[in-house]
Amino acid sequence: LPLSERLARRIVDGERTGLEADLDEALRDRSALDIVNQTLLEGMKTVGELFGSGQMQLPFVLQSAEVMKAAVAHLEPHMEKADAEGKGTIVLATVKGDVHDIGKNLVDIILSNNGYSVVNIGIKQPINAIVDAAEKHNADAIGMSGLLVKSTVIMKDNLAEMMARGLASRWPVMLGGAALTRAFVEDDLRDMFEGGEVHYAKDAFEGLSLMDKVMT
Ligand code: B1M
Repeated sequence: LPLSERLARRIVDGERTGLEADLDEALRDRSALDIVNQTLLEGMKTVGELFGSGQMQLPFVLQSAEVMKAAVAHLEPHMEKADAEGKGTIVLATVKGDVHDIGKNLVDIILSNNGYSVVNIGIKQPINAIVDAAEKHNADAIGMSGLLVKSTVIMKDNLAEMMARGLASRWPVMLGGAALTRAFVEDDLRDMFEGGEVHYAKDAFEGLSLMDKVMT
């Protein structure tokens, strides 16, 4: 198989042996981010499709996720870093009940490499923990990730909770994850989040440009 297909295949098959060698070879003529975006994410997309259609079982999805994480960890030192620093602090979390963190961690990498200080508090985080971290670290923004349909409901509840506690205007909120749609965030959630600012980012790069806009 050609190198790109072989790498995507490794994600789908959850095959780690030889992964680093293939990545190093790919790095000779492509950037690390390009490899993630064009190749590895394609592999994860296939995994999602196979799992969704019942052709792949959960333990194998987990293996694919492990290989994806290993690949991103191997590529991370090769990613471009901007000189900028001190653009602001953002607390990032995957919401309550949701364990998916590959996308959130990519957002962390992209923001960290581009001048933001990221406090990544992990998965399954209730709103209390998110708000506590934002207070403790004097954050400028909050980012919530979630991939399950039920996480979109949790995000709505979280915004309602922030309103109830008088915290809507304290931090702009950025939301992302596969189950969300732009319309849901920019129409429905924006309508209900009175006094606050809520944004949708379809991927880590939109997350970065959004933060650059929100912070100025
Ligand atoms: Co799960 N899973 N999973 N899973 N899993 C999905 C999400 C699913 C769509 C698969 C499917 O059915 N086709 C489906 C959800 C269906 C639904 O809700 N309607 C699903 C399910 C059902 C489940 C379980 C319930 C399965 C079960 O137990 N029976 C279970 C849930 C457990 C739980 O959360 N409580 C489960 C478990 C798992 C694994 C643990 C095996 C593993 C996760 C491992 C891990 O993350 N550490 C896993 C995986 C890998 C997936 C798929 C296949 C891939 C997700 C992924 O990493 N994609 C996924 C299929 C899919 O998404 N289509 C699926 C790559 C990643 C880079 O993309 O996270 O979308 P993503 O991030 C993108 C953007 O969304 C955006 O930027 C990233 C790209 O730059 N983004 C943000 C994300 N967060 C952002 C935050 C931002 C800004 C942008 O600002 C804050």
